[in-house]
Amino acid sequence: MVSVQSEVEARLNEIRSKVESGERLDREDGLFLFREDVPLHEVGELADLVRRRKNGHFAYYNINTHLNPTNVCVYRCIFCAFRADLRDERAYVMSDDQIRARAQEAVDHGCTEIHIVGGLHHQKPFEWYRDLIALIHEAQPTLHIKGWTAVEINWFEFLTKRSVEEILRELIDAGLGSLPGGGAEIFHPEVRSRICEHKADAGKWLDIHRTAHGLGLRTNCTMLYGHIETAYHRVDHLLRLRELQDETGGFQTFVPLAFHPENTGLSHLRKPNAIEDLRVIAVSRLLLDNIPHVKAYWVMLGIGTAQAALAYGADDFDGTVRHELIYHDAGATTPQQLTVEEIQRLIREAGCEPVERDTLYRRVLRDPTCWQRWEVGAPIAAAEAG
Ligand code: V47
Repeated sequence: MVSVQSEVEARLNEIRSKVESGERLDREDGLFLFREDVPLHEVGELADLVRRRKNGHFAYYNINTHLNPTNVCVYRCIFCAFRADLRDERAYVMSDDQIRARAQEAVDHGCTEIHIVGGLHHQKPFEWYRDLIALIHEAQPTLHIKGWTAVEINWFEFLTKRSVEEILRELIDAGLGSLPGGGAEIFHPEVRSRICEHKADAGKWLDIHRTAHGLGLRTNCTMLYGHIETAYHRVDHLLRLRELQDETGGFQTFVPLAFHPENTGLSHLRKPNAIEDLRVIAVSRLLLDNIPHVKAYWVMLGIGTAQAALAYGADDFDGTVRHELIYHDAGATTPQQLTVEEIQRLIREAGCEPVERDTLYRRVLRDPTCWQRWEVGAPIAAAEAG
């Protein structure tokens, strides 16, 4: 009689051979790797192999800030603690002066990127969202603006009745540099209809990224896990991302986002633990064979798990992150920001070499006599990392 343990070992050996020879894993492989009885350290070892093949011993970070211009939002996604109704005490809309000051503060602190995401404020026209990009770009042209998720772009479609392509072109003219990966949540309608039923559906989200890639914009992609989804929904999500990446090659980084339940409509759930976090990171690295980077977003993973994630498939620590609200409103206990020295130390302790990158994964070269001054070098090649 064959024991369950030897069945698991045999199946893992098959997957190991595929990974070693660079053969693509399929849906069944993904489902198997998510099983709790498949030893996590072995899944991690395979993910580390792929991570090293792609990024060697480098682990990237950037110096960035967040800007959430308003929390007023027409949607009521059940997982979100950040959103507010117009008349809530918590509701806010930042003024142009506050936004300009935030951009100035970012530059003063050496940031290369500003990451913008907010609520869908029903009293604001598309021009408000566009002009906000122009305002920052004109005031601080060195800052890369990674702004507005596909969900916001879909809202702009609704507001303007214009095509995604036209909207994106106008935002690019205003100074938009790339799109963040938010709003993907879980694509499968069984889950999506229960956690964010009004939001752009999977087809729409993917279509907007497809159009962005066609216009030469690089984008990121995410998956919100650890709530009501199962392994089946996660694998489905990852494979849909992989399929689009085969078509366009426009995704730079996959960012797994661990659900934080506090102050949300799902506050009865517990937060995913470190074991679950590391398995999601490792399986994602293995299935997404065509996406160059996987982020260990320390804000939501916690610093210890983010460090460990660098040995489980992740190669990017995200950034110094100033003014993060979405996770902190949902109970994240991580610090509001890390210093460059802290990030570098955390990366070195994990056995990797820290590399400062800009949003487009070019090496950032800082002026040793004035730290805030910098220029970008060439893209960091896989061969260099090896
Ligand atoms: O789309 C909202 C998630 C996303 C909660 O592109 C929550 O580099 C956990 O996408 N618990 C926005 N997650 C943030 C985001 C992001 C973050 C960092 C880097 C990048 C990138 C993108 O945050 C939302 C949603 O999936 N979110 N509420 C919560 N309670």
